[in-house]
Amino acid sequence: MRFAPLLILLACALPYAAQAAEHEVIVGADGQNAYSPNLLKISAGDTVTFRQVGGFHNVSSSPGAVTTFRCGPGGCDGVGAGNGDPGGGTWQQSVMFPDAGTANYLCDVHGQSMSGTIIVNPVPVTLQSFDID
Ligand SMILES: [Cu+2]
Repeated sequence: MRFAPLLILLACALPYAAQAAEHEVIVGADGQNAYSPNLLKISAGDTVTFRQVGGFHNVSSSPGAVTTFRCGPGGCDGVGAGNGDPGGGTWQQSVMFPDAGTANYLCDVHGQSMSGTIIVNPVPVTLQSFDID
């Protein structure tokens, strides 16, 4: 028996190996009790660095946030011996967001008047095809 070369088209769903991106939120720019940007859209797996340049602040996720964090000059709650209490001076802390969803956050000193939102989009999935013979 002869067999013609077998051509198989195989479609596999492979997670797109996107490079995780780094983002920055400035805390207390220009003497304002504000985060800039106060609305940030990222992808799952990305990291956000909160960088305080002035004032006396922290970043504290609100109930229901997809990723929980509370960070300040002394680090982040639950990360080593970190303490997310507000403070002055310049500092920066990084938070990675592994899951898609929304994280609202605010400053424990200034409350809702100093708040921000991070929208974490799912990582896109691409379909790839392979020819096998
Ligand atoms: Cu504040």
